[in-house]
Amino acid sequence: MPIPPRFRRLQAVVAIAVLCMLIALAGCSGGSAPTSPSPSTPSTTSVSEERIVIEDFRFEPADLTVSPGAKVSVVNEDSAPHTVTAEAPSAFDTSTIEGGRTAMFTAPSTAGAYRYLCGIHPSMMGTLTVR
Ligand SMILES: [Cu+2]
Repeated sequence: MPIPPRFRRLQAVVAIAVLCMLIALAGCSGGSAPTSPSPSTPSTTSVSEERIVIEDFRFEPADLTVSPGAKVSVVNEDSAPHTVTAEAPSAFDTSTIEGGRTAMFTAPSTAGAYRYLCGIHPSMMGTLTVR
């Protein structure tokens, strides 16, 4: 006995229905994906990495606020040597940073505004605020 055409049509309808469900499911799971993006990894690391870039005989940023005892790296992008030297004696000093080199200093542990300059080019000035 041959399969009645009505039954074959039913099969096709069922197949289409299953396909639609699969597509709906896929769409559903695709829609739920953005609910789990990755903001769980905040860009702020607990150990703050502070940075001053020296470019064209300027500190960038010249005024920087850091937490007490923060490690501050100083990137000299000039070809000339520079320093980051606190005006307050022995607050901090990178000593000479040759062109293209990076140095690091530790911010004072006492809160305050520390003016600094380049020991080689005293017209280069900035302020490191610790708080
Ligand atoms: Cu300099």
